[in-house]
Amino acid sequence: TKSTTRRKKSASAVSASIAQFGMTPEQFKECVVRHLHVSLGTDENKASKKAWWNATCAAVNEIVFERATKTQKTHFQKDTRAVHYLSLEFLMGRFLKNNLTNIGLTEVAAQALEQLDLDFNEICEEEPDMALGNGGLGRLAACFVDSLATLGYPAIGYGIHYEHGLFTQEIKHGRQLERPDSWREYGNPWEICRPESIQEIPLYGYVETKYDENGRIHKEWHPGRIIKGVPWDIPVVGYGAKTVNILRLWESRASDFFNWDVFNAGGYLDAQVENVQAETISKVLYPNDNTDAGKELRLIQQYFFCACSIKDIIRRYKRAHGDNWDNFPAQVVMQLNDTHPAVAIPELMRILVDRAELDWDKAWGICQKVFAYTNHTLLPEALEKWSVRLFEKVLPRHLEIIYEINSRFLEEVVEPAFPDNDEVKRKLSIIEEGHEKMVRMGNLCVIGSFKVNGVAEIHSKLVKSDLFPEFDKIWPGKLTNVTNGVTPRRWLKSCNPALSNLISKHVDEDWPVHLDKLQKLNDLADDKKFQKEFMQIKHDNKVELAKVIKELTNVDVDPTALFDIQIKRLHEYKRQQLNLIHIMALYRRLLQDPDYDMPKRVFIFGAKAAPGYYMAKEIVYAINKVADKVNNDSRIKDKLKVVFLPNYRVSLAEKMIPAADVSEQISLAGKEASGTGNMKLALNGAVTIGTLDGANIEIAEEAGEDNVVIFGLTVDEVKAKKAEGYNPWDYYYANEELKAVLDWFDTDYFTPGKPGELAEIKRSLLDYGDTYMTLADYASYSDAHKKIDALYQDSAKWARMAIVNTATMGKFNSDRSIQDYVNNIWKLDPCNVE
Ligand code: B1N
Repeated sequence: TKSTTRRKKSASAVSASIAQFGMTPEQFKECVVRHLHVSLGTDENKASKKAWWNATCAAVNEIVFERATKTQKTHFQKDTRAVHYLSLEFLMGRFLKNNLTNIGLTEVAAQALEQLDLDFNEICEEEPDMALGNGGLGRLAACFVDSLATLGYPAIGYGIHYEHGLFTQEIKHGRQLERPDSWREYGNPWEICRPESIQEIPLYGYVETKYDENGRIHKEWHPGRIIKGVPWDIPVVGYGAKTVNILRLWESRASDFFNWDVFNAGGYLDAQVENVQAETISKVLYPNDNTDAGKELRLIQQYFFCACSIKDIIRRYKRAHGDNWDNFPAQVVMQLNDTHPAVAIPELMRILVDRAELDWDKAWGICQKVFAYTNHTLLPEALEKWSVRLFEKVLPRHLEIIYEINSRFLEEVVEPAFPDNDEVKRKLSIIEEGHEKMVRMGNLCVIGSFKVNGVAEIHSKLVKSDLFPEFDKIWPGKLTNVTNGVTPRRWLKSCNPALSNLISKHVDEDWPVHLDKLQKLNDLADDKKFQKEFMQIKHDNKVELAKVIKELTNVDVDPTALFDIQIKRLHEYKRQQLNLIHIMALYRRLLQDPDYDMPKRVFIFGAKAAPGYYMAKEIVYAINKVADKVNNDSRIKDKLKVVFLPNYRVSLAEKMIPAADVSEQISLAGKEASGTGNMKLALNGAVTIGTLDGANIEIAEEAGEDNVVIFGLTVDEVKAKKAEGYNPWDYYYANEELKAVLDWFDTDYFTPGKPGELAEIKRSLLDYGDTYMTLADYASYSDAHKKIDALYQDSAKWARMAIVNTATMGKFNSDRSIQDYVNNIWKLDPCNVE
């Protein structure tokens, strides 16, 4: 009976998609085979899996490109207002399954490939991740473009077409090794080059001051170099595939005419060197998450893609409105994804003042209606500052414009609000005075934008109270909140098909676009049959993940054990070290008392460390060494396993998240702006163990206090403790277990023959002051895990919690985030595409 219901289910899914795109599995199969012949130049007998994947993508693209063209044409004809999402990162992951989900042909394609004796999932595995981002910030941009297309809003994402995305991670003898990521080495079926829309971008050089016949000052920038920007378009398919928007990514090239003929009359070789430099700009994504490297090439990347995008936006605007700038703010809004694209503000000013010859006040009036800025972090090391010296070298005219913006702001805005107050002026100035003068990009963004938002309630509150309090006084209402969200198409429907099918049996089928409808599942939270089905799916997903774990690490894990997952970038503020210390404590308890009462547990990590982040890499090493020891210690009888899955990325997240029982969200309160992995895990029925930080607070509000396990200091308590003088040694001496575990780091227990190899971690937690108060939260964290253990041992109670988590995550749909942006910031109308 199980297989008949499966067939019935898929039959109805198939008929639903025929209604939409008129395709049967047979037709889809013919289309794939045709592409195998005419697009791939091979046939059924010779084709590799990669060729089959390519042919399947080509079949999908027959629909996708047609809808994309129709969408672009409609937006042009209706002259729609659009949002332009400027981001240095778009962490898109794989497209095939996602695009099939969104055009409603997953089941059709799976059956078509089955008829060809191919396994759908295996073919999907052929696709490399498009990893043009580091972590949450880049993945948020990807979820947002998905929601914008799904809701039918005219939107375009602008970014960089990096040749190498985020490095791939290998673990060798426990340590992280970085290898370049060559995601498009063999071509990428999802992108189209648009040479007809190439832009030329100036850099370096000097500024000449001229006066016209009326004595009016005029500035002319004589660039030292011109770079070409080549756009690559990637269709972004909305759910239902009515709207297909574009993600436009710029690749840098040497500008042929300029560098070859004019500047390099001297030599062929010099010209080649310049070509290499030009092409370096889009070579590689900076691998830092939540830190600012401050490198010249990064500033050039930022300017390069902002300047290309603004020229592109203006070209499109002029096609409809000619040289009349009056409607520009009505047609264009640009969202700055953090301060990384902040240089777009002086760039638009430059074009309006120097090129279009608008007077300053009119130009500034336009700018202030066009830009909005999202802040994603309060961490001081992540707040971007550029040295004035570097800025002047790379963008001399922009530095002048920034000075002008600044002096007018200080005189016209700050002086009236805070008369004769030099301290406030010093704080709000875009220029930081000091040993080395710096340009503060955050201040520039707040001054140049009409709205500024944080990404979760508590974070936005702290942006107002701690980061920009004076700005909040000057412009009440400018600083606001938009809580992050995630797309339920990728993060539930497509990554967890079994749970999605169960949900669809109890909730209207349109839940992927009306996620609040999951609330209905609350009524089933105590239903024995539903609990059994729900937990059976969780178990099956754990069986699948166990296979992945075996393949990647050769560790055997028991799918009946509690799967506890922490997946996110490795950073001290995210406190993977707290998780590790607690695991060591559990191990010690099991060694001291073989009957120690706890359910079988598997702790699973996925995390990349920035290549230059020493302590993060030490923590990766420590996790792997502890894992080696624990996993091979027969004394603890497999009650505890530790797994570090290498090369954490979007496609691996899609396999881990559906299999999680517990979600670790354990940052020090006040440090994680929002988090978005927390939402994905809870949506898939994981119970959060977390601090009162970022979106955890809102997750707890939605799920209810009984369905999450909260521990640790609050933001206010953190502040109080810091003020009274936090001393980690107090906690070390007061807690026998904590002391014993920390002392373990000095021995060779986990690094046989190499005592002290892990000692730097202990030092960071004691001698260097424990910046993120790991020790202060340890006891509370340990208690929280005891609570988890007890809850898990009551399987009915646990099932209830898991179900309620899925049922109550409707708020964290990125469609809701986008609707908040639309209502409060962008003021867009949806556009119906026939
Ligand atoms: O942005 C995410 C949030 O959910 C996370 O809490 C937050 O940590 C993350 C410099 C960043 N903030 N800042 C960055 C990334 C790269 C870089 O070069 C900073 N990432 C975040 C989405 O709002």
